[in-house]
Amino acid sequence: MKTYTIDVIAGDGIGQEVMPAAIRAIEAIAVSEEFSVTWRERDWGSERYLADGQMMPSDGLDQLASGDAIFLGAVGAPGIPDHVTLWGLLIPIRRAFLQYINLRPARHLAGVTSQVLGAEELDAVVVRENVEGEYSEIGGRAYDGRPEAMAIQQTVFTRAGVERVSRYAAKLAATRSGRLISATKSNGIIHTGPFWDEIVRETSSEVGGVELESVLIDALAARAVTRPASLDVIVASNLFGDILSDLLSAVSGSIGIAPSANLNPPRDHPSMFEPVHGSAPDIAGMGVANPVGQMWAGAMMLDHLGEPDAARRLEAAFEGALASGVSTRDLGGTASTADFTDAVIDRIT
Ligand code: GGG
Repeated sequence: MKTYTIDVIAGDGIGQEVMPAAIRAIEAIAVSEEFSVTWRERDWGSERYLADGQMMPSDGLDQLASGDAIFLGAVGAPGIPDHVTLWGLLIPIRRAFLQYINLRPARHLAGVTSQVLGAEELDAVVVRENVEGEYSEIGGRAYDGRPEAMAIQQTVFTRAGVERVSRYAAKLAATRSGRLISATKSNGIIHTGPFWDEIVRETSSEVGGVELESVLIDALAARAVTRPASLDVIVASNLFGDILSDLLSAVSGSIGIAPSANLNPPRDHPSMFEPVHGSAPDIAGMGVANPVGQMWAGAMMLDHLGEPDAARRLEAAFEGALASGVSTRDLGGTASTADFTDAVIDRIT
């Protein structure tokens, strides 16, 4: 029997509620799929930060390096600036393990109602650049507390970074409709914008059967809510990809259902799987969080580990529960996190 070692960082807020739900579902499948999981639970996150000033221990990245994958819940807590929590945990992991691809599928699931016309036809994947771009530590502040106060933030696009994300997205597009959209803003952002466009054009033309459409991010955001069916694979920078994937998950019905895979494609390092949503402090501790995003991220993790049958069974179970009308309150239902998880487990066993 194969055994996988998964590092679990449930993290903050509803991460503590949706993570156990997803682990229960995976455990229910593992037995009959003949694999087992050693879950290495890490109590990292904002509580730790409040106690000792660090989101994770100083050797945290070394501890994660020996695992097969990282399963993350959410980060962010009231009273701690969001850049502290993100740069203290999530972003160092993405960077240390060269998880330069962030795959974020958004598609209609039966039983989920969307406010957006045509959302039933939505089946898109955002391929987000995940280790550079607008998420950069280069910059600084000056004259704090004075009228001249200023902040400068540098965006970093490297040729190698844009090439590898656009090549990955083009190859993915070739396995789907052949249509690739590049999210850009090269009319206003005069250095990195055209640089991104040129490299995406060159790289995607090397992949046969791919038709590239370059769309300004503002027009693309409008198109996501007016013609969601016209989207398929979208390649985007770190910031544009983050915003667009949240938007598309809302178009599909709720940000609570969307998954996210932070991939190191050469597999030299562990990859990380997390829901798109954050810690949602407004509903944390109430037992009403939607565990679908965490479960779907779990299915992506199972695929990555080489357990596609288990992944399909997990997807079928949460999709079946939704299709039967069981849903949490973000989707207009009344099920608690535990009720929904029970409905998923019922469909597995
Ligand atoms: N699920 C992890 C989480 O809490 N994400 C919240 C967030 O703000 N993420 C920003 C990002 O993905 O860059």
